[in-house]
Formats: sequence, C-alpha cells, structure tokens
Amino acid sequence: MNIELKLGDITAIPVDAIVNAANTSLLGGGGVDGAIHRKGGHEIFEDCVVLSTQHGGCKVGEAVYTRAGKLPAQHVIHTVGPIWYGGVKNEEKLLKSCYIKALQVANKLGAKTVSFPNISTGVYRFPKEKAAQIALQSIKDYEEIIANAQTANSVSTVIFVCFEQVNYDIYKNLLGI
Ligand code: AR6
Repeated sequence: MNIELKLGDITAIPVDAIVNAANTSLLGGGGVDGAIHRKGGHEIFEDCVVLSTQHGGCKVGEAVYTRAGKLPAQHVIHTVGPIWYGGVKNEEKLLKSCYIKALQVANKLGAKTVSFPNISTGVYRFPKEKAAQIALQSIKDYEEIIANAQTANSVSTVIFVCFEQVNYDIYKNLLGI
C-alpha cells in the first residue's frame, strides 16, 4: 500500500473512506469528529443513531461504518481510540487495533483510498510520537495479516492527515520524507 502524508482538514480530501476518531456513543463530539459531522450532515448522524441505539455504539479499538453524506467520500469508518492513562490500560494495543480494524472495514467496503486522522492524540491525550509510531506499524501489521490469510486487499493508498504541524513533522520524520 502507498502511504501519503498531508497537513490539513481531513474533510476536504477526496477518498473512498474517511476514518473518524469518534467516541463510544458515536453521537458526535468535538475535534475531528465534530468536523466530520458538521461537514457530512444528517446522513452520518442518522446512521450513527442506528448504530448507537441498536448496536450499542462502538467499543474502544473497534470500527464501524456509515454513509458519508456530503463529504467527498463514500463511507465514514468510525473508530474509537483509547484515552491515554499513562500506558497502563492497554492503550497501545487498543490504538493499534483502531488502525487495523478500520483497514479491515475499508477492505470489506472495497475502498481503495483511506484517510486517517491522528486518532487519540487530541482530547484523548495519547502521546503524539508514540501514536504515530503505532499508526505506521499498524499499516505493516495489517499487510502481514492480509498476506498470511491470503485475503484480497482493496486498499491501495492510506493517507495520514495531520491537522497540527507537530504531528505532520513527526510523521515526516518517521517516514523519512
Ligand atoms: N482534520 C484532521 N484532523 C483533525 C481535524 C480535522 N478537521 N480536527 C482535529 N483534528 P480529537 P481524539 C485532529 O480530539 O483525541 C471527540 O470529541 C486533532 O488535531 O479529534 O481521538 C470525539 O467525539 C488531533 O490530532 O480525537 C471523542 O470524544 C486528532 O485529530 C474524542 O474527541 C484527534 O483529536 C476523541 O479524542
């Protein structure tokens, strides 16, 4: 898979599937979640209400999907990152699970291009450098899972969209670009 890096607003970048850093209720919030719901409109919220009331929302480290409404995408994949408690609550494993489960959902949807925000690094306070390392390692782990299972993979491009310069610089450095 190709990895691309962008600085800016994830809701402005056309892709097949946009990943959202949601919360377990799926009923909206601030940060990137707020931006996605604001720009995407009522279709996303309607689907989220169904997921919330009929399926209990989304657990930390899991991923579900909805329509994308007015966003330049076919789907929004909602994942719930862990809140950082100093690393004693399985946060690293849960963050890795967010990326892998989101990619598995993208593959199920047949998405070719998938954009990710920097999950958990906002109000959930996950250390930014560690989060970026996990995000990039998760891509490799996903590829390994696909190869071992001999499953087809629709995802050809993953775009990491950083809203903050500091995250962009961390990814740039880790990717060596
Ligand atoms: N495009 C790309 N990235 C963005 C955008 C945007 N438009 N806006 C913010 N970010 P956060 P979390 C970045 O707090 O830490 C919500 O209320 C931001 O700079 O959105 O996973 C949910 O409902 C940061 O790097 O998500 C949950 O309650 C990254 O997105 C809670 O926040 C993640 O920051 C989830 O917290």
